[in-house]
Amino acid sequence: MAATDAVFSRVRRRTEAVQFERLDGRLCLAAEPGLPAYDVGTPLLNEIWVDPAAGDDSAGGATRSAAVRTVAEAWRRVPVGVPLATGVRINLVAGTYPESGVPHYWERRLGSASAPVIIRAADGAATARLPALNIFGCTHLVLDGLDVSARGGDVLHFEACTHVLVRNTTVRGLGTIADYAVPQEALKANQCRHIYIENCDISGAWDNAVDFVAVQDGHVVGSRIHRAGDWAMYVKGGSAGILVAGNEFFDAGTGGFTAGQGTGLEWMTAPWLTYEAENIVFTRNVIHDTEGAGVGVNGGRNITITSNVMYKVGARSHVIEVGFGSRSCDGDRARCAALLAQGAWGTDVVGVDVPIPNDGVTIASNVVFNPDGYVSRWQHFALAAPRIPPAGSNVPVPARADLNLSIVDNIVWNGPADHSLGIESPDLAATVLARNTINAARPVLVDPAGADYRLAANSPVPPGWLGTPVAPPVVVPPPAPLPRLTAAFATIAAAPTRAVTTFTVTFSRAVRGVTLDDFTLRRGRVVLSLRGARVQTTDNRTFTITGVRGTNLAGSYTLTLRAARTGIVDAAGLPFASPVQAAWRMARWAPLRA
Ligand SMILES: [Ca+2]
Ligand SMILES: [Ca+2]
Repeated sequence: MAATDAVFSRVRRRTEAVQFERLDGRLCLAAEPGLPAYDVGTPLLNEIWVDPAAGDDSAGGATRSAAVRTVAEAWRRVPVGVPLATGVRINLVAGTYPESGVPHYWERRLGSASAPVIIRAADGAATARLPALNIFGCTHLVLDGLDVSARGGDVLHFEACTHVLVRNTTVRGLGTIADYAVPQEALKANQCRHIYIENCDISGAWDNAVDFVAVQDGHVVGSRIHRAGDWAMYVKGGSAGILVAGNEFFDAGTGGFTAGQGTGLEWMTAPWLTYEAENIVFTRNVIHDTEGAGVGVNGGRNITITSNVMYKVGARSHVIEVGFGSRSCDGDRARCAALLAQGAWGTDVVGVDVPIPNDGVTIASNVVFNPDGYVSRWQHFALAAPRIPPAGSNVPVPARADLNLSIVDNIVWNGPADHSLGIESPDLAATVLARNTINAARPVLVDPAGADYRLAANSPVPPGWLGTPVAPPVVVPPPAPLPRLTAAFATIAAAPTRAVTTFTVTFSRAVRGVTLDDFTLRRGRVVLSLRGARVQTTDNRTFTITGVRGTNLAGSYTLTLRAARTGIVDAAGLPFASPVQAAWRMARWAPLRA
């Protein structure tokens, strides 16, 4: 573990350098794949609890039993627009948080490393279900264990935020991609610094599952990123300094991951005003079942793509692409012109498309394995030929996609022996053929049908291989729908001869919130006091009510367990909804103690 962590810290430190430092492949194969983790530290925190079923927005909020009811109220209690003196942790009790109780915009909570704002699912990952979240201008924010779903817009959106950690969180766009009835992006971050995504499951978008625009510094690790109509993920618009490692990308249209793509100039932030993406390390990921390329670079400088496994990629055309990014002006012509005057690459004319070149792309030691019968349609690679950018765009002439391009030590198994290489330059084609193993050695994966894409022990291994790609990360599955929560009283003799003073009620699964005041005892229509009675349980399923008095007179009795406003919920926060009743008749007076 430590050895690989060292590799990663070295990788991260060296992202400024042109070349990626390699390690002995066998050393790494023996090491446990370690991924970096953002360190939240142990800050002092004020606690706010939220319980969507039993909470009350006028409550103190400091404990589970004094929870507020809505996230909006909890968020309102975090000071706005001023640096926090003490951190805040908002604890979300298991349950579904309706849109009506969630802030429309989460704005300007200014945490720091020693005083962050943490929003966590208190009862475990995926137990707190939230609608779409739009977060603007926040600093040092942590989302931990949430389950965020939405049908439109972006599911989880960060704008102008710095130091955001999203961990153990499910972000799910609902709906069908084929007819665009699904969010545009599942997770989008724009104009942000220091964004960290760890061990998340992010899916469901007609464009991208993850879209970073003008995001500098951060990592995306150990996550499942899938179900997208376009690239499953890209980082673009002057994004820089990002490690993407140990993820699984799958079920995407245009492709798996690309560094750079196309951006309106006005969305970019100084000084990252030229390339689409800079200093990106993409390593030890698995990319499978993408119609288009497994990976790409489109307008990147110093991009390292190494030690990834691609499986069943590129049926549409090719498996790896190195092309141009594109730069437009989306309408804010004044800002585009001002940035051009600073030396930005692009245009201030709407409708003009400026090609963004590459410089220093390294694609090394990857494995591409398309099993028999699966082949990229046209060629292995797609490599763009030089282009002449429009005058005044500030882009070097000619714009080249292959400046300082290195494609080495990859093992590609894809279609027939004479499948087109897809590289027009004869010199580069000769180099790529000489320095890579293309349709000459067949990779062996452990069990791709069973979702284990690691290289098997008997597989050829690329030189410089940085350890087996991580197996698909363990992700908390979405909560399964549960059957209705019910309860029943233990049978009481219809006509007992002794006063009934003890009752037993059993729920269909464990619950909390069962209190004496949830029960109503009646003789005829008269409500009797339950004072002195006690409710006890050892397993939170079966509850015994003892010490009930006043049941020794002749008459018809009922003991009712109400449902509404009892605060009785199961572990997932589902409320108890159907009242139950025990009924009996005392034919004559009986002594209380027989
Ligand atoms: Ca997008
Ligand atoms: Ca109760």
